[in-house]
Parts: sequence; C-alpha cells; structure tokens
Amino acid sequence: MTQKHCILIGAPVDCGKRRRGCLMGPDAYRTAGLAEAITALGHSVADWGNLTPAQVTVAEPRNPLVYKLAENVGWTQTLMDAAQKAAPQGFPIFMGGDHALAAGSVAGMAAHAQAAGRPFFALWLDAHSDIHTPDTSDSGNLHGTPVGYVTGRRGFDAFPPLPVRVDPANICMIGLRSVDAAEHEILARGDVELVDMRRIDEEGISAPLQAFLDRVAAVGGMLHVSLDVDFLDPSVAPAVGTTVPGGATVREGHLVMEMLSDSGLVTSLDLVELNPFLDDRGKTANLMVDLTASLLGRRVFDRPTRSYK
Ligand code: 5AB
Ligand code: MN
Ligand code: MN
Ligand code: MN
Repeated sequence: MTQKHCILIGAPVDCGKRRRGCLMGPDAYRTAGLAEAITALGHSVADWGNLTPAQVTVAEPRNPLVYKLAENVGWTQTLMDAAQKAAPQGFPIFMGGDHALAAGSVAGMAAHAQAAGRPFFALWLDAHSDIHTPDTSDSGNLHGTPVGYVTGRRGFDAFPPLPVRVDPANICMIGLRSVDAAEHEILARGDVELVDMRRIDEEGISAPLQAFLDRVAAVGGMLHVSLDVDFLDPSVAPAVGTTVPGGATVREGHLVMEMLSDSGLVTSLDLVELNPFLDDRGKTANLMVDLTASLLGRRVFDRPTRSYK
C-alpha cells in the first residue's frame, strides 16, 4: 500500500454528552502507541497535539435540554478549520473526544473535497445514526447530531455555516442498532445507506461495505471514516458511555478496516467516543489502535493468497 503522511489531531471534545471522560481519549491513543503502530507500517506521522475550542457566544437554544451549545459550536469551528488545514498535507486522524467532533471534521473534509473537485463520501461505523438536530434530540446531547449538521438539516443556526452540504446518498451507516424515533423518521424518507446489525447477520459485513466502496470508487470520491467505539460490541470495547449490546465483533471490525485499506479510498479518519475512564486495562484503546493499523495496511498475509501453504 502507498505510504501516507498521517496527521494526528487531538480533539479532547467532552461536551457532546453529560458523562465525562472522552477528553482523555487523545492521550489514551498516544499511550496505546498509535504513532508507533503507524510508523511501523512505513508511514510517517506528525502529532499536532491537542486543539482547544474557539471561544464563541451563542443565543439560548430552543430546546432547553441542549448541553454545552457554545462549546460544541466552538469545537465545530476549530475542527472544521483544522481539517481543511491538514487535508492538503496528509491523512488526518482525529483523535477524540466524543462524536460531536465529527460535525467539524466531516464538514471540513467535505469542504476540502469540494476544493479538490472530488465527490465526498462518509462511512459511519456506529450503533447510532447521530442524525438528530438540537431541536429533535430528546437527550440534548449533541454527540447525537453530527450527521444532522453535515447533511444540512435545519436547527443548527448557532453553528458555523456549513461550507458544503454532504449528500445523504453519499453516507453509509454500518452497525446500527439504536435509532431514536425522530431519527428513524428522517432516515426512512432519506437516501442514507443503512446497514443495521440484522443485515450484517444475514449478509455478512463485507457485501454491503463492498457495494458502498464500489460506488465511491466509480466516481473517484474521497472517503471519510467515522469510527465510534460503540460500533463494536461492548464485551470487546467496554470504554464507551453509550454501550449497546449486539455490536460488531473484533473480526468484523478488522475486516471492515482491511477492506477499506485495500480500497485505497479512505482520506481521513475519526476515532471517537473512547472514554478511557471506563476502560479495562487499556483494552479498548489498544483495539482502536489495532483497527487503525489494519486500515493503514497491517495484514497477517497479503491477499489474494487464498491458501496459506
Ligand atoms: B453517539 C441517542 N440517540 O440522541 C441520543 O455515541 C444516543 O455518538 C446518541 O453515537 C449517541 O442521545 C451518540 C439516544
Ligand atoms: Mn456516534
Ligand atoms: Mn454511537
Ligand atoms: Mn434520543
């Protein structure tokens, strides 16, 4: 696989929900050896350190449950700028931090793709669909809203204006098993490709993923991957606040990453929702690092060798 210049962007975002701890995520990835795993694969790495959110003032949210609106808006601005700065220089890896950070990372990468004249796609690996708006969220936790923001849903007036709307038809969600009624409603009449756990049980994870990758490749698209820890089953990835049983196995996770690597289509990555306070001796942080290594080319054997004689 071709060598990349990976840019680690620490985004200790902890304002996307009420349970605290994701702010420790970037340092947990550093401690688990993310940079070393990447250089061992022949890539280069630059660690840009941890960013801080832009200071902004916002009007009171319409939904009184909305938590830490100003901080979420500030992070969105900061990460949107960081993504557009990093993307021309290499392969940005956004080390979260909770999933609220993806409002900025995805919007920034979409803006970069537009500037580069290429179509933009996003793969959402998550138990949840994260397509609420601040008005429809019944928790008020904005880590459930980044897809709503980047697809241009109404209700984000406090947020930075979206540089370019991501076409819902260019988004594929894999791992779904917890979707709120208001999200279900919008997804049911939209174009987002939905791969829930039942579909994975029935078809396997590779067929729907390959179909999506073929669509990205056919138009020369750029692909952003947003990996939420809760995509994985909590038995193998316990360090997350929003555990939902019945998630992806370790091997399903690796297979997704290996296929993404083979495709050569991925141009940026979010590692989100890791809460090191809830981890079991670094188990989840280590697994997330190993998955990233698979995405960046780590293999047991190189394909197409089918018989390992
Ligand atoms: B995550 C829920 N839909 O809105 C909500 O972990 C959960 O980034 C959101 O996927 C989970 O609060 C957000 C119930
Ligand atoms: Mn999520
Ligand atoms: Mn989730
Ligand atoms: Mn909800």
